[in-house]
Amino acid sequence: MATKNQSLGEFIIEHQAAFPYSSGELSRLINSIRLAAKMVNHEVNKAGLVDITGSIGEINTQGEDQQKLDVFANDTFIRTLTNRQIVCGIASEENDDFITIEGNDGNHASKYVVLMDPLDGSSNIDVNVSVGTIFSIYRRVTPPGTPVQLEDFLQPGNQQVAAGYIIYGTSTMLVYTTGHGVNGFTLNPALGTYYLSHPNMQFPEDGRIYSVNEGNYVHFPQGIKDYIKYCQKEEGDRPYTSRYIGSLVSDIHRNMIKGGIYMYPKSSKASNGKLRLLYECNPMAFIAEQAGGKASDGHTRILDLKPEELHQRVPFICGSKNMVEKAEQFIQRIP
Ligand code: AHM
Ligand code: MG
Repeated sequence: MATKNQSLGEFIIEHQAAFPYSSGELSRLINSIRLAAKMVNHEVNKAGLVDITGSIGEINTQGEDQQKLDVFANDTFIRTLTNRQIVCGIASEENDDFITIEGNDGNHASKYVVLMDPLDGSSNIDVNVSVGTIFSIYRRVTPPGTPVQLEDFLQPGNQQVAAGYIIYGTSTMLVYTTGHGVNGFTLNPALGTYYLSHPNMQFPEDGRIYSVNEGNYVHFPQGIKDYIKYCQKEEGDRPYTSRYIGSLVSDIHRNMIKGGIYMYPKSSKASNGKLRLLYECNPMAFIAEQAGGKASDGHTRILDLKPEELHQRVPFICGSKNMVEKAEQFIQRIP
């Protein structure tokens, strides 16, 4: 039974038994992510000091090389997961190819792969806007004990065993699901401990926020243009209000709490939109559905798409169930 103020460590131990075939490996994996996220959080929070300590690519006053934060986040997550030998493979938005982890004994013993976007929205850091880490965990499909293969990573999102995000914002939160609802934990920076602050998060069925980069409006398909006009029209509880941070984790997190829809549609500039199926859309779709929301590409459930390549992009529409369904109606009206 999730109790508010329970620490993430206590929560993980308490819920470990709920996993089928649990050997504690998934719990240890989430624990490693929790640790890496604390290190990244520390670094992200120092970003504003960059002018004092030396800018990226320079040597700072302590004689250390300044690393770009997205590189730092990528290295930190990969190192933490590799050192703990807790996964047999990692795919990252920052790396062209996946990484094989063989373990000290060289036997590729772990059964999980992790896919991640280590620092999403990192262009926002310079202006002090919240950024996030997104992760997605699958059980490998190739035989344990052998090196991971591409097919271990190209699984449809409906095969995820866990997914989550960390938001480095006004407070730092870790939100994740293992397929039994969504829980949010807030970091107490003084203690370095995450506490359960948002048990059993629920996407409101309806909402009044729409989040889309309207700068791309003229490039959007007619169905999306029509839906945006529908949102703006004064009728019933409309017009809706527009909120777009341009940082996926923050936009989805806000909409999950307040009710709303996030859209990154295809456009005449980008035929599949911008967001990556494996690192961004699948984990967010899993979380959204576990919270009672919905995610689609306008026609098909995101979690049912069969990935064809690691860095594949897809149109992404995610949020309150009734809003996503309404947007789909507009999109599907026009062939
Ligand atoms: P990134 O992975 O290169 O950081 O890009 C992903 C980000 C998302 O966080 C955000 O929703 C989107 O790009 C914003 O894109 P745009 O500036 O085109 O609206
Ligand atoms: Mg990204």
